[in-house]
Amino acid sequence: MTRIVTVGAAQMGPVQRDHSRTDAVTRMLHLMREAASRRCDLVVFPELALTTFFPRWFVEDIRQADHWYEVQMPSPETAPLFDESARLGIGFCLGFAELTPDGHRFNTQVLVDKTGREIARYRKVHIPGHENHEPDRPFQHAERHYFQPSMDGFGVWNAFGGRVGMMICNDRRWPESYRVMGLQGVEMILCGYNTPIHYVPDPSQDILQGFHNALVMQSGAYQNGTWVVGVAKGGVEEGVDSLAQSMIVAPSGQIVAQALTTDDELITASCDLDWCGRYTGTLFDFDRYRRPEMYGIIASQRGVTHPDGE
Ligand code: ING
Repeated sequence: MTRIVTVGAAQMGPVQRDHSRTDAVTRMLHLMREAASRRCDLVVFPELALTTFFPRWFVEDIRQADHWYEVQMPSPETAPLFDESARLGIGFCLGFAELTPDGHRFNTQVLVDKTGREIARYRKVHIPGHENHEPDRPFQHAERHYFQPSMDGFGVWNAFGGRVGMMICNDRRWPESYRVMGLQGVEMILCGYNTPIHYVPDPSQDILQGFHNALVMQSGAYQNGTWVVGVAKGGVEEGVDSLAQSMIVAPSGQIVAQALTTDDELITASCDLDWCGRYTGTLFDFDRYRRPEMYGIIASQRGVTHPDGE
């Protein structure tokens, strides 16, 4: 019996600073209803979907940024998503800034089943950008000031009839993210992102943002025989132009659906999870072909060391 998961990538346009959580949730409810009408099993929302991408500003006293974080999930503002999920029988994945009761700050995604119950929570492993204020930048990307990296790593959960994993934004650029989930048998990876077009450290990359976005998700999907769902919050948000181009990528690496706009837009695909086995059972049969005894430094070493010590 084929295992088909119909997934919706619910791309969002900008969430401006003065947009409330309720404004964002209202837009997401509209996308969720459209996904349900297209018979989606789950709908995936972007990274930090409830607010504007606040790390673009630097606030020295981080307590002044507390209002950007969720201290409970669901909260009164987000409960309508959980209620509608149960009413429509559709699961969802939602990115948000998490402030835990013991004061830890994470860039988090929550996975919710068709009854509106939380299955799992993933916290971003690879935190990009910078820790301190860099006033010369046209805008900050101070995620390393606002979020601490996950200590839980990448999980894979039985959900929607398959094995589902999560990653967030910068995670998608690191092959290790996909491989750690691939080694757990992942069949669909859900990934929200907020990616400014302008990359301050090297503006030559600006024109390549769309290419790099597709490159990493297509290669990660193919090299691990998994579906990948990438969902943008795009468009011009508080003056910063951010990449859209949400997409759904097959285990073959083929893009099966891609957003055409930089605004709220739902793209969907009926994903045959048994397509994964056509790669993981042949070319990428990890247990047959991988040589972990050759890969030791990938896990044991963080930065580059030259063999000749130079
Ligand atoms: N954003 C970025 C990402 O990896 C970044 C980091 C910023 C990349 C600007 C390129 C340009 O897509 C997040 N939120 O990780």
